[in-house]
This record gives sequence, structure tokens and C-alpha cells, in this order.
Amino acid sequence: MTFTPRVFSGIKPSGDLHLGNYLGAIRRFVPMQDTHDCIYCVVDMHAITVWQDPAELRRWTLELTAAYLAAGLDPKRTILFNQSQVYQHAELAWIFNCVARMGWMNRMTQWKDKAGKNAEAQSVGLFAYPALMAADILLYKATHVPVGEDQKQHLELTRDIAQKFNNDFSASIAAHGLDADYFPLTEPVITGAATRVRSLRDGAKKMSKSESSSDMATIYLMDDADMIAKKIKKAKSDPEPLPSEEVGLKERPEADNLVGIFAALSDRTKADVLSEFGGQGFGAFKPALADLAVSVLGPMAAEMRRYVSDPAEIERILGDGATRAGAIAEQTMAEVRKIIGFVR
Ligand code: AQP
Repeated sequence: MTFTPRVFSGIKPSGDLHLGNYLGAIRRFVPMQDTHDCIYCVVDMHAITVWQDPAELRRWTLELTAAYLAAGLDPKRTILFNQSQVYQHAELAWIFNCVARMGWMNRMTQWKDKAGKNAEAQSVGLFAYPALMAADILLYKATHVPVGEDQKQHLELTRDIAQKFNNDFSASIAAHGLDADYFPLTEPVITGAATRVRSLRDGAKKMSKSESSSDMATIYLMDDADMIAKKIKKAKSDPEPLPSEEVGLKERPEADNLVGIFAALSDRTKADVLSEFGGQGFGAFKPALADLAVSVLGPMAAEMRRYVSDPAEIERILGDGATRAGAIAEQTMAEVRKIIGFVR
């Protein structure tokens, strides 16, 4: 069967949004509206896999929706909603909990990183997170998921779950007159120069909402111009001038990170940026990067503040999106319940 090309992606409202979320995900969501049927979600059920203060969860949900809108997502063309308003996500996630194997989940590097040495004390939800993510995607039979590099393994697991569901229930799928490849094998879309934005203080770590070793490590979307410039000025770099070719960034993670950020913010390739700045030191490159970052992020932060000042409008947009998402989700679940053998 050929599936209608459809995009699904989501972000957790679990902290202040940062440049990694923007370049690895949000900024890339926008042009896909011109080529695909798009569904973008605020995955609040994922957020609560670790403790969230209820007032903060609400604030971050509104702020993330504001960021989607400020970046250019159009709620008329695209479905924007928060996950908890469409109960079918939880329903399909339970079914996928019963399809996925413990061994598969145990191999997830994000689980290992987040659980650390204290797995026994983590929520069951954190362990089962990838099954909920598979449900988010497959409920809409999404064919493409734009994400940062850190999500690649979860997308592979989503394909494994789809494949096992299609195989385990093949007889029932056929008996109901449905296509044998009932769920698609979804493709991750990991493209651009900043698929893994790293901490500005440590080129070995990814920039992240929850793990920040230093105040200067992360550029937040709501940072003001002075703060953005200060963080870039203080970003860890090295004494060498920038190379003229990309291969020269190997073994220089901090330089690679800053060049990648420049490229992604200006919709250029790293090679193109290096053809302009190759041979120059960070004393020249960092001010140019700071100006660029402020020129892109400044207007976006202003737009975010404007949207956040009208929470009723954000709630209306999320409610409308949830109604539209729920209609698609229910079509899938009506079939899945029959495939499984649930009596209604
Ligand atoms: N550093 C990053 N570089 C590129 N892309 C990134 N993403 C996150 N960090 C980077 C992408 O942003 C999307 C949303 O991520 P998420 O909020 O669902 O979870 P995450 O990947 O775990 O993000 P954080 O910021 O690290 O959150 P915490 O700290 O709460 O876990 C995804 O597409 C992700 O790839």
C-alpha cells in the first residue's frame, strides 16, 4: 500500500526551549507544511515521565505552542495540539506496550542515559516512553518524522513495533479487509547542519532542557539579545583559526558545533560557511554568529511573548487541533480494536 505522505513530530513541554530544539526540530517543521500533510504535537504525556510541577507544565505547554506559532506553523494548514487531549495516544501506547519486547526497550540509549545508575527509582513511564512515541506517530500513520539525531534509535524502535504488529496480526488484518502493511515503516528525517546541537561549554554533550552543567551552556529561545551575545562570546572554542573545509572540523567538536549553528541559522551548509570564514579566528567568527543568532531569535522571542500574552487563544488553537487530530486517531483506533479482537 502507498501511504499518503504525512509528517508527525512532537516536543516535550518539560523546560525552557533551547536552540537545539529550534534548529533540530521546530525550524525544520515549518517548510514541511508546503510539501506534506503535517501534525505537530506538544507531547505533555511524555513530559510527565519525569516529575513536572503542574503550574510549570501548563506554562511550558503554552510557551511551546507559542514557539510553534512564532516559528511559522500555521494552525489552519497544520494540526497543532497537545497529546493529552487525544486519549487514543494512551490507548494505542498500551497496545504497543504489549507488542514491544523488554529487550528492545532495555537497549534504548536515552533510557540508559536518563535512568543512569538509578533505574530502579525511575517511573515505569520513562522506560515505556518509546512505545508511547511509536503510538504518537502510528496513530496518524505518519510516513516521516523530522527529529534531531538523538531520536534516531526511537524511530528505529517505532519501525520494529509497526513491523511486529503487522506480522503478529496479519491474519486478523487480512480478515478485516485491511492492507497487510497496516502500519507504515516510518522514516526519520534528520537533515541540516544542526541535527545535534551541543552544549556551548562541553562539545561532548548535547544541548538539553534538563541537563545543563552551566548557565552559559544553553541558549534559550527567550534569552534577550545581550544574553545570547554573552553566551556565544563565552562559548568554549579553541585557539586555531577555522578551517577552509569541513574535514578540518573533525576532532574539533566545539568549532564544529558553532559552525553548524551558524549554518543552520542561515540555511547554509557548513562548507559554505567555512568558505566565508576559513582562516579566521573565533575573535571574528563569534561576533558574526552572535549578530546572526540575535537577528533570528530576537524577532521570534518577541512573537512568542505576544502569543503567550493571550493564553485563551493558544487554548483555542490546541482545542481545535485536538478535535481534528482526534478524528484521524479514532479512525485508526476503530480498526486497531477490531484487529486486536476487542469487543465494542
Ligand atoms: N541538542 C539538540 N540538537 C538537535 N536537536 C535536538 N532536540 C533536542 N535537543 C536537541 C530535538 O528537539 C526535539 C524535541 O525534543 P524533546 O523535547 O521531545 O526531547 P529531548 O530530545 O530529550 O530534548 P531535550 O531538550 O534534551 O529535553 P530533556 O532534557 O527534557 O530530555 C526532538 O526532535 C529532538 O531530537
